[in-house]
Amino acid sequence: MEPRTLSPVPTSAATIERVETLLIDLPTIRPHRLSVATMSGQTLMLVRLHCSDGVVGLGEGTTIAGLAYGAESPEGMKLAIDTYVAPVLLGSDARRVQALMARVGKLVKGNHFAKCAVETALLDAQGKRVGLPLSELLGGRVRDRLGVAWTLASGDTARDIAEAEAMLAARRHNVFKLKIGRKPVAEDVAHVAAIKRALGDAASVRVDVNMAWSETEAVRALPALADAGCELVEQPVASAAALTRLMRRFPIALMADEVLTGPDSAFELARVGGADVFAVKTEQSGGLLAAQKVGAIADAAGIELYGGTMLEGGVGTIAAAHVFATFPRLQWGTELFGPLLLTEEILATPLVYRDFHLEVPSAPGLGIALDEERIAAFRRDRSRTTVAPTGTEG
Ligand code: MUC
Ligand code: MG
Repeated sequence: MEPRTLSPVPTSAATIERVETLLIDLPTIRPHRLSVATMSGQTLMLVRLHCSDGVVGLGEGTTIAGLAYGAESPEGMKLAIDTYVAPVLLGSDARRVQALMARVGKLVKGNHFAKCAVETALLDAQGKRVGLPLSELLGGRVRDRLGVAWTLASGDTARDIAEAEAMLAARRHNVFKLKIGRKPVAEDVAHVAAIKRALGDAASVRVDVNMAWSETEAVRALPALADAGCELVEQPVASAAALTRLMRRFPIALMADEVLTGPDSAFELARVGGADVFAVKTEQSGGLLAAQKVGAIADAAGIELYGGTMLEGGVGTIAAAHVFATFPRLQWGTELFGPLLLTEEILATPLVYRDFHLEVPSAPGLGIALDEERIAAFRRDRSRTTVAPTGTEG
Protein backbone atom coordinates (compact mmCIF):
# COMPACT_ATOMS: atom_id res chain seq x y z
CA MET A 1 0.00 0.00 0.00
CA GLU A 2 1.12 3.56 -0.69
CA PRO A 3 2.48 5.10 2.53
CA ARG A 4 -0.26 7.37 3.84
CA THR A 5 0.02 10.80 5.33
CA LEU A 6 3.32 11.16 7.13
CA SER A 7 3.78 13.28 10.23
CA PRO A 8 5.25 16.74 9.65
CA VAL A 9 9.01 16.75 9.19
CA PRO A 10 10.75 17.87 12.38
CA THR A 11 13.46 20.22 11.10
CA SER A 12 14.22 22.26 8.00
CA ALA A 13 13.56 20.65 4.62
CA ALA A 14 15.89 18.13 3.00
CA THR A 15 14.48 17.88 -0.48
CA ILE A 16 16.28 15.84 -3.11
CA GLU A 17 17.31 18.41 -5.72
CA ARG A 18 19.61 16.46 -8.01
CA VAL A 19 20.27 12.80 -8.75
CA GLU A 20 23.70 12.24 -10.26
CA THR A 21 24.90 8.90 -11.65
CA LEU A 22 28.32 8.11 -13.05
CA LEU A 23 30.26 5.13 -14.32
CA ILE A 24 33.84 4.63 -13.17
CA ASP A 25 36.03 2.11 -15.00
CA LEU A 26 38.95 0.70 -13.02
CA PRO A 27 41.45 -2.05 -13.88
CA THR A 28 41.93 -5.11 -11.67
CA ILE A 29 45.37 -6.01 -10.29
CA ARG A 30 45.31 -9.26 -12.31
CA PRO A 31 42.77 -11.18 -14.38
CA HIS A 32 40.07 -12.50 -12.03
CA ARG A 33 38.84 -15.85 -13.37
CA LEU A 34 35.40 -17.10 -12.38
CA SER A 35 33.41 -19.94 -13.92
CA VAL A 36 31.18 -17.34 -15.62
CA ALA A 37 33.82 -14.98 -17.06
CA THR A 38 37.27 -13.48 -16.63
CA MET A 39 37.38 -9.91 -15.34
CA SER A 40 40.20 -7.53 -16.17
CA GLY A 41 38.41 -4.50 -14.83
CA GLN A 42 35.47 -3.41 -12.74
CA THR A 43 32.87 -0.75 -13.45
CA LEU A 44 31.41 1.10 -10.49
CA MET A 45 28.09 2.88 -10.91
CA LEU A 46 28.08 5.71 -8.38
CA VAL A 47 25.00 7.65 -7.39
CA ARG A 48 25.01 10.98 -5.58
CA LEU A 49 21.86 12.48 -4.14
CA HIS A 50 22.16 16.24 -3.67
CA CYS A 51 19.75 17.49 -1.00
CA SER A 52 18.50 20.98 -0.22
CA ASP A 53 20.09 20.94 3.26
CA GLY A 54 23.51 20.69 1.61
CA VAL A 55 23.94 16.99 2.39
CA VAL A 56 25.11 14.70 -0.44
CA GLY A 57 24.38 10.97 -0.11
CA LEU A 58 26.60 8.46 -1.86
CA GLY A 59 25.81 4.96 -3.11
CA GLU A 60 27.33 2.39 -5.43
CA GLY A 61 26.23 -0.46 -7.64
CA THR A 62 28.49 -3.05 -9.23
CA THR A 63 28.09 -6.34 -11.01
CA ILE A 64 30.53 -9.11 -11.72
CA ALA A 65 31.64 -9.23 -15.35
CA GLY A 66 28.88 -7.07 -16.78
CA LEU A 67 25.86 -9.27 -17.44
CA ALA A 68 27.74 -12.57 -17.08
CA TYR A 69 26.78 -13.05 -13.40
CA GLY A 70 23.24 -11.70 -13.25
CA ALA A 71 20.50 -9.65 -14.85
CA GLU A 72 21.81 -6.16 -14.03
CA SER A 73 24.76 -4.26 -15.45
CA PRO A 74 26.31 -0.96 -14.29
CA GLU A 75 25.05 0.67 -17.49
CA GLY A 76 21.55 -0.73 -16.89
CA MET A 77 21.55 0.53 -13.29
CA LYS A 78 22.47 4.01 -14.46
CA LEU A 79 19.67 3.94 -17.01
CA ALA A 80 17.13 2.64 -14.50
CA ILE A 81 18.04 5.34 -11.98
CA ASP A 82 18.24 8.22 -14.48
CA THR A 83 15.02 7.31 -16.25
CA TYR A 84 12.75 5.73 -13.66
CA VAL A 85 14.05 6.25 -10.11
CA ALA A 86 15.19 9.88 -10.28
CA PRO A 87 11.70 11.24 -11.12
CA VAL A 88 10.37 9.55 -7.95
CA LEU A 89 13.16 11.02 -5.83
CA LEU A 90 13.32 14.56 -7.15
CA GLY A 91 11.46 17.00 -4.92
CA SER A 92 10.86 14.35 -2.25
CA ASP A 93 11.91 14.51 1.40
CA ALA A 94 15.23 12.64 1.61
CA ARG A 95 14.68 11.87 5.31
CA ARG A 96 11.82 9.44 4.65
CA VAL A 97 14.12 6.65 3.50
CA GLN A 98 11.81 3.66 3.80
CA ALA A 99 8.73 5.51 2.52
CA LEU A 100 10.71 6.75 -0.47
CA MET A 101 12.09 3.30 -1.27
CA ALA A 102 8.56 1.89 -1.01
CA ARG A 103 7.46 4.42 -3.64
CA VAL A 104 10.41 3.49 -5.84
CA GLY A 105 9.48 -0.19 -5.38
CA LYS A 106 5.97 0.46 -6.58
CA LEU A 107 7.13 2.02 -9.81
CA VAL A 108 10.28 0.01 -10.45
CA LYS A 109 10.13 -3.78 -10.25
CA GLY A 110 13.28 -5.87 -9.75
CA ASN A 111 16.47 -3.83 -10.30
CA HIS A 112 17.80 -4.85 -6.90
CA PHE A 113 21.31 -3.59 -7.52
CA ALA A 114 20.16 -0.15 -8.67
CA LYS A 115 17.79 0.12 -5.71
CA CYS A 116 20.59 -0.86 -3.32
CA ALA A 117 22.75 1.98 -4.67
CA VAL A 118 19.91 4.50 -4.21
CA GLU A 119 18.97 3.27 -0.74
CA THR A 120 22.64 3.42 0.28
CA ALA A 121 22.81 7.05 -0.85
CA LEU A 122 19.64 7.90 1.10
CA LEU A 123 20.98 6.22 4.23
CA ASP A 124 24.41 7.83 3.84
CA ALA A 125 22.71 11.23 3.62
CA GLN A 126 20.51 10.49 6.61
CA GLY A 127 23.47 9.33 8.69
CA LYS A 128 25.39 12.49 7.85
CA ARG A 129 22.32 14.57 8.69
CA VAL A 130 21.74 13.04 12.11
CA GLY A 131 25.45 12.52 12.86
CA LEU A 132 25.42 8.72 13.08
CA PRO A 133 27.51 6.07 11.30
CA LEU A 134 25.31 3.91 9.08
CA SER A 135 25.71 0.85 11.29
CA GLU A 136 24.29 2.81 14.24
CA LEU A 137 21.44 4.09 12.08
CA LEU A 138 20.75 0.47 11.11
CA GLY A 139 20.18 -0.59 14.70
CA GLY A 140 23.68 -0.55 16.14
CA ARG A 141 26.93 -2.27 15.34
CA VAL A 142 28.07 -5.22 17.40
CA ARG A 143 31.64 -5.17 16.06
CA ASP A 144 34.08 -2.52 14.82
CA ARG A 145 35.99 -4.74 12.41
CA LEU A 146 35.22 -7.65 10.14
CA GLY A 147 37.29 -10.66 9.12
CA VAL A 148 37.98 -10.52 5.37
CA ALA A 149 38.66 -13.46 3.05
CA TRP A 150 40.59 -13.09 -0.22
CA THR A 151 39.65 -14.79 -3.47
CA LEU A 152 42.33 -16.73 -5.30
CA ALA A 153 41.30 -16.68 -8.96
CA SER A 154 44.37 -16.18 -11.11
CA GLY A 155 43.68 -19.45 -12.92
CA ASP A 156 47.12 -20.83 -11.99
CA THR A 157 47.80 -22.99 -8.90
CA ALA A 158 51.40 -21.86 -8.29
CA ARG A 159 50.47 -18.20 -8.69
CA ASP A 160 47.52 -18.65 -6.31
CA ILE A 161 49.79 -20.24 -3.69
CA ALA A 162 52.34 -17.41 -4.00
CA GLU A 163 49.52 -14.85 -3.72
CA ALA A 164 48.11 -16.54 -0.59
CA GLU A 165 51.54 -16.78 1.03
CA ALA A 166 52.12 -13.07 0.44
CA MET A 167 48.73 -12.26 2.02
CA LEU A 168 49.50 -14.41 5.04
CA ALA A 169 52.92 -12.82 5.48
CA ALA A 170 51.37 -9.34 5.29
CA ARG A 171 48.68 -10.44 7.81
CA ARG A 172 46.06 -9.22 5.33
CA HIS A 173 44.09 -12.46 4.80
CA ASN A 174 44.16 -15.96 6.26
CA VAL A 175 40.92 -17.15 4.72
CA PHE A 176 40.99 -17.97 1.00
CA LYS A 177 38.11 -18.59 -1.36
CA LEU A 178 39.09 -20.40 -4.53
CA LYS A 179 37.08 -19.86 -7.69
CA ILE A 180 36.55 -23.20 -9.39
CA GLY A 181 34.12 -24.75 -11.87
CA ARG A 182 35.83 -23.75 -15.13
CA LYS A 183 37.84 -26.98 -15.38
CA PRO A 184 36.95 -30.69 -15.07
CA VAL A 185 36.06 -31.68 -11.50
CA ALA A 186 39.21 -33.79 -10.96
CA GLU A 187 41.47 -30.90 -12.01
CA ASP A 188 39.61 -28.45 -9.78
CA VAL A 189 39.84 -30.80 -6.79
CA ALA A 190 43.59 -31.28 -7.39
CA HIS A 191 44.00 -27.47 -7.52
CA VAL A 192 42.21 -27.04 -4.18
CA ALA A 193 44.15 -29.89 -2.55
CA ALA A 194 47.50 -28.44 -3.71
CA ILE A 195 46.67 -25.02 -2.27
CA LYS A 196 45.45 -26.40 1.06
CA ARG A 197 48.55 -28.61 1.30
CA ALA A 198 50.84 -25.63 0.67
CA LEU A 199 49.09 -23.34 3.19
CA GLY A 200 48.35 -25.93 5.89
CA ASP A 201 46.67 -24.92 9.13
CA ALA A 202 47.68 -21.29 8.71
CA ALA A 203 44.74 -20.77 6.37
CA SER A 204 41.10 -21.66 5.86
CA VAL A 205 40.37 -22.80 2.30
CA ARG A 206 36.91 -22.57 0.76
CA VAL A 207 35.58 -22.74 -2.80
CA ASP A 208 32.99 -20.96 -4.92
CA VAL A 209 31.71 -22.89 -7.94
CA ASN A 210 29.31 -20.15 -9.11
CA MET A 211 26.68 -22.78 -10.08
CA ALA A 212 28.95 -24.49 -12.62
CA TRP A 213 28.35 -28.12 -11.60
CA SER A 214 25.54 -30.49 -12.34
CA GLU A 215 24.21 -32.33 -9.31
CA THR A 216 26.10 -35.50 -10.25
CA GLU A 217 29.34 -33.56 -10.61
CA ALA A 218 28.74 -32.05 -7.20
CA VAL A 219 28.15 -35.50 -5.69
CA ARG A 220 31.57 -36.57 -7.01
CA ALA A 221 33.35 -33.40 -5.99
CA LEU A 222 32.04 -32.69 -2.47
CA PRO A 223 33.57 -35.67 -0.61
CA ALA A 224 36.87 -35.14 -2.45
CA LEU A 225 36.88 -31.47 -1.44
CA ALA A 226 36.18 -32.43 2.17
CA ASP A 227 39.13 -34.88 2.06
CA ALA A 228 41.32 -32.09 0.66
CA GLY A 229 40.63 -29.97 3.75
CA CYS A 230 38.20 -27.54 2.12
CA GLU A 231 35.74 -26.21 4.71
CA LEU A 232 32.96 -24.61 2.73
CA VAL A 233 31.48 -24.94 -0.75
CA GLU A 234 29.58 -21.98 -2.17
CA GLN A 235 26.79 -22.46 -4.69
CA PRO A 236 28.06 -25.67 -6.33
CA VAL A 237 24.86 -26.11 -8.37
CA ALA A 238 22.41 -23.65 -9.87
CA SER A 239 19.08 -24.55 -8.31
CA ALA A 240 17.88 -24.26 -4.74
CA ALA A 241 16.26 -27.70 -5.10
CA ALA A 242 19.57 -29.37 -6.03
CA LEU A 243 21.39 -27.50 -3.28
CA THR A 244 18.81 -28.72 -0.78
CA ARG A 245 19.23 -32.33 -1.95
CA LEU A 246 23.00 -32.08 -1.41
CA MET A 247 22.63 -30.90 2.17
CA ARG A 248 24.02 -33.13 4.95
CA ARG A 249 25.23 -35.83 2.56
CA PHE A 250 28.90 -34.88 2.93
CA PRO A 251 31.09 -33.64 5.81
CA ILE A 252 31.41 -30.16 4.36
CA ALA A 253 29.37 -26.99 4.79
CA LEU A 254 27.28 -25.72 1.85
CA MET A 255 26.69 -22.03 1.26
CA ALA A 256 23.98 -20.39 -0.84
CA ASP A 257 24.81 -17.33 -2.92
CA GLU A 258 23.16 -16.85 -6.33
CA VAL A 259 19.84 -18.37 -5.20
CA LEU A 260 19.55 -15.74 -2.45
CA THR A 261 17.89 -12.81 -4.14
CA GLY A 262 16.27 -11.18 -1.14
CA PRO A 263 14.12 -11.93 1.90
CA ASP A 264 11.55 -14.04 -0.02
CA SER A 265 14.09 -16.51 -1.41
CA ALA A 266 15.95 -16.48 1.92
CA PHE A 267 12.76 -17.47 3.72
CA GLU A 268 12.00 -20.25 1.25
CA LEU A 269 15.54 -21.65 1.41
CA ALA A 270 15.48 -21.50 5.21
CA ARG A 271 12.10 -23.24 5.23
CA VAL A 272 13.43 -26.25 3.30
CA GLY A 273 16.82 -26.30 5.08
CA GLY A 274 18.58 -25.67 1.78
CA ALA A 275 21.94 -24.39 3.05
CA ASP A 276 24.24 -24.43 6.07
CA VAL A 277 25.38 -20.86 5.43
CA PHE A 278 23.93 -17.82 3.67
CA ALA A 279 26.28 -15.51 1.75
CA VAL A 280 24.43 -12.24 2.27
CA LYS A 281 25.00 -9.70 -0.47
CA THR A 282 23.58 -6.21 -0.10
CA GLU A 283 22.96 -5.62 -3.81
CA GLN A 284 21.57 -9.08 -4.52
CA SER A 285 19.28 -8.74 -1.49
CA GLY A 286 17.82 -5.52 -2.89
CA GLY A 287 19.36 -3.08 -0.42
CA LEU A 288 20.92 -2.66 2.99
CA LEU A 289 17.65 -3.05 4.88
CA ALA A 290 16.72 -6.14 2.83
CA ALA A 291 20.17 -7.62 3.54
CA GLN A 292 19.50 -7.18 7.26
CA LYS A 293 16.23 -9.10 6.77
CA VAL A 294 18.05 -11.91 4.96
CA GLY A 295 20.49 -12.06 7.86
CA ALA A 296 17.65 -12.14 10.40
CA ILE A 297 15.85 -14.95 8.54
CA ALA A 298 19.04 -17.04 8.49
CA ASP A 299 19.70 -16.38 12.14
CA ALA A 300 16.17 -17.33 13.14
CA ALA A 301 16.46 -20.56 11.14
CA GLY A 302 19.81 -21.52 12.68
CA ILE A 303 21.61 -20.91 9.38
CA GLU A 304 25.10 -19.43 9.70
CA LEU A 305 26.14 -16.16 8.11
CA TYR A 306 28.81 -14.85 5.77
CA GLY A 307 29.16 -11.34 4.39
CA GLY A 308 29.40 -11.64 0.61
CA THR A 309 30.53 -9.20 -2.07
CA MET A 310 29.71 -8.26 -5.63
CA LEU A 311 33.29 -6.99 -5.82
CA GLU A 312 32.11 -3.52 -4.90
CA GLY A 313 34.54 -0.61 -4.78
CA GLY A 314 35.11 1.43 -1.64
CA VAL A 315 31.59 2.85 -1.40
CA GLY A 316 29.62 -0.39 -1.80
CA THR A 317 32.14 -2.30 0.29
CA ILE A 318 31.84 0.00 3.26
CA ALA A 319 28.04 0.10 2.96
CA ALA A 320 28.04 -3.70 3.24
CA ALA A 321 30.52 -3.50 6.13
CA HIS A 322 28.11 -1.30 8.09
CA VAL A 323 25.34 -3.87 7.52
CA PHE A 324 27.46 -6.89 8.49
CA ALA A 325 28.69 -5.01 11.56
CA THR A 326 25.08 -5.15 12.84
CA PHE A 327 24.68 -8.96 12.47
CA PRO A 328 24.56 -10.54 15.94
CA ARG A 329 26.28 -13.64 14.49
CA LEU A 330 28.68 -13.67 11.56
CA GLN A 331 30.17 -17.14 11.89
CA TRP A 332 32.08 -17.24 8.59
CA GLY A 333 33.33 -13.63 8.41
CA THR A 334 33.19 -11.66 5.17
CA GLU A 335 34.86 -11.30 1.81
CA LEU A 336 34.76 -7.51 1.61
CA PHE A 337 38.02 -7.22 -0.30
CA GLY A 338 36.65 -5.57 -3.49
CA PRO A 339 38.74 -2.36 -3.35
CA LEU A 340 41.92 -4.46 -2.96
CA LEU A 341 41.29 -6.11 -6.34
CA LEU A 342 41.50 -2.71 -8.08
CA THR A 343 44.67 -0.89 -9.10
CA GLU A 344 43.23 2.55 -8.35
CA GLU A 345 42.05 4.21 -5.13
CA ILE A 346 38.99 6.45 -5.49
CA LEU A 347 38.47 7.32 -1.82
CA ALA A 348 40.02 10.40 -0.21
CA THR A 349 41.21 8.11 2.62
CA PRO A 350 41.61 4.41 1.79
CA LEU A 351 39.72 1.81 3.82
CA VAL A 352 41.78 0.27 6.60
CA TYR A 353 42.64 -3.43 6.10
CA ARG A 354 44.82 -4.63 8.93
CA ASP A 355 45.44 -7.85 10.86
CA PHE A 356 43.11 -9.92 8.64
CA HIS A 357 40.26 -7.45 9.19
CA LEU A 358 38.52 -4.45 7.63
CA GLU A 359 37.81 -1.63 10.07
CA VAL A 360 34.31 -0.14 10.03
CA PRO A 361 34.51 3.68 9.97
CA SER A 362 32.87 5.65 12.75
CA ALA A 363 32.27 8.99 11.01
CA PRO A 364 28.61 9.82 10.14
CA GLY A 365 26.92 8.02 7.24
CA LEU A 366 29.19 5.67 5.33
CA GLY A 367 32.13 7.47 6.92
CA ILE A 368 34.05 7.84 3.68
CA ALA A 369 34.58 10.51 0.99
CA LEU A 370 35.45 10.31 -2.70
CA ASP A 371 38.69 11.68 -4.11
CA GLU A 372 37.13 14.02 -6.68
CA GLU A 373 40.27 14.24 -8.83
CA ARG A 374 40.44 10.46 -9.13
CA ILE A 375 36.72 10.29 -9.91
CA ALA A 376 37.19 12.82 -12.71
CA ALA A 377 40.14 10.82 -14.03
CA PHE A 378 38.31 7.48 -14.19
CA ARG A 379 34.83 8.60 -15.20
CA ARG A 380 33.72 6.84 -18.34
CA ASP A 381 34.00 9.08 -21.35
CA ARG A 382 33.90 6.38 -24.02
CA SER A 383 32.80 2.76 -24.13
CA ARG A 384 35.41 0.28 -22.96
CA THR A 385 35.44 -3.48 -22.65
CA THR A 386 36.23 -4.68 -19.16
CA VAL A 387 35.43 -8.39 -19.40
CA ALA A 388 36.24 -11.28 -21.68
CA PRO A 389 33.79 -14.19 -21.69
CA THR A 390 35.34 -17.41 -20.35
CA GLY A 391 37.17 -19.23 -23.13
CA THR A 392 37.86 -16.16 -25.27
CA GLU A 393 40.64 -14.68 -23.19
CA GLY A 394 44.27 -15.18 -24.17
C1 MUC B 1 30.66 -14.53 -5.77
O1 MUC B 1 30.10 -15.30 -6.50
O2 MUC B 1 30.63 -14.76 -4.58
C2 MUC B 1 32.91 -12.88 -4.52
C3 MUC B 1 34.25 -12.94 -4.48
C4 MUC B 1 34.70 -13.01 -5.80
O3 MUC B 1 35.84 -13.10 -6.20
O4 MUC B 1 33.65 -12.99 -6.62
C5 MUC B 1 32.50 -12.77 -5.86
C6 MUC B 1 31.29 -13.35 -6.38
MG1 MG C 1 29.56 -16.65 -4.84
